[in-house]
Amino acid sequence: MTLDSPARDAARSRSSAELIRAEDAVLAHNYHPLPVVIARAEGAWVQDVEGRRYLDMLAGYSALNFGHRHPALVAAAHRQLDELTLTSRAFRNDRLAGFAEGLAELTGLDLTLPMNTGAEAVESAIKVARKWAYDVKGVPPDQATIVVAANNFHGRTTTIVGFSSDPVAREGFGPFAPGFRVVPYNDLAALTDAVDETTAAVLIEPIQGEAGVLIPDEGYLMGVRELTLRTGTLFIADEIQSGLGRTGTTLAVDYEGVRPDAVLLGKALGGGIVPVSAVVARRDVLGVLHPGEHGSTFGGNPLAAAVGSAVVDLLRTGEFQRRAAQLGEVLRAGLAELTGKGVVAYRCRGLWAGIDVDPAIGTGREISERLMQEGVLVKDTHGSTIRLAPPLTITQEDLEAALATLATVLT
Ligand code: IF1
Repeated sequence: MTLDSPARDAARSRSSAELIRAEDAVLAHNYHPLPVVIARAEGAWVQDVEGRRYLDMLAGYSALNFGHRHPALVAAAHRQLDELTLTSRAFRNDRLAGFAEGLAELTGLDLTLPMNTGAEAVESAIKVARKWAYDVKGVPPDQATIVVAANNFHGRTTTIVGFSSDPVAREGFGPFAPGFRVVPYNDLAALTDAVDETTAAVLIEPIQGEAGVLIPDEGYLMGVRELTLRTGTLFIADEIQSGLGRTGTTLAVDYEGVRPDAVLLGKALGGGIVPVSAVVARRDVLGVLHPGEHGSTFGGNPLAAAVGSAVVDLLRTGEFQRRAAQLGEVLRAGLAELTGKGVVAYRCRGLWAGIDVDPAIGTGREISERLMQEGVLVKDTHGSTIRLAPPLTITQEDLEAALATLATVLT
């Protein structure tokens, strides 16, 4: 690695402590990061400014499913940087068709609407669902409703936080957009009651991430599919965190063999390199959009499409899905072993776990800080829950080492 710019040299000469102070002085305080300043990374490992190494058991909230700087993804990005980076959708680019063809093959759906961030994919799906309700379902103008689940996490825009049940995410940011109904997650009866002739869509996470990796009962997703088919309502699955191999299958809905009308992808779709998201849906759903009705300056840019295509290529072999499933069993066994020894309860599917720690041992934040000191990076969520989502490329040895560190910290 070459250090050829003076600014870069200056940055490199500042200690972690100095950089933390500097960040806090010049950045909005909308985060409270762990006190680790990462400077380099490869695979499942990151290195801080002082050269200390940590195992990354969060993987950018699943944005790094393929690890840091996966060689095939970095190569695709490098190749594309040398050819073409941005066109806008005013013109066409030679990478977009292949990307969308790949997504159609991966999801079994037809059309792609390329966006950049997860929240944008969710916002786009809300717009598309409403348009579909008016144009196809025949809902009277401005009457469309969308049913969502309590304790959802779909992003940070004003519309999205308006239907959040988390007061911290929501309070102080109103007034909010109307048209959403919130029902308990994993409750088909409540969902059935909420869906009526005004309902454009049911929007849910197939597994709720921020809520603590909450896995619905077997049959819930199938029930959602049956209800939405019966009532002529769209089923939109937010797979932004759960999708792209994380749970041991390409999509989390694959576990129940369910195909939604629209799937929202993000995070790992950008290979940990660039922000890439997409609404992938049936032809008659995305078909409601006409020129001028929706768009994005960066959505579908050639660099994003090239990296996204390389991600699709990685998922084509099934290797990462199999790894997630196999190593998921190692994770499950490790957590079963810790139950009663600091772990109160855990939920996991594939390489994704929510772990409720005995509150007497510490808050999720305190456990995360202790794990950091032992060289393992995780993120807490509400109260005493921590979540693990290592890169799917992690070795069994490293996963077992992380579990051993967790055992040490909990006892
Ligand atoms: C933050 C959580 C993870 C998501 C689902 C859409 C989005 C997300 C299912 C929006 C984003 C994030 C964003 C990040 C924390 C994080 C998160 F803790 F909040 F729940 F991953 F676990 N749908 N999830 O999980 O995607 O616009 O961010 O690209 O701090 O907001 P985005």
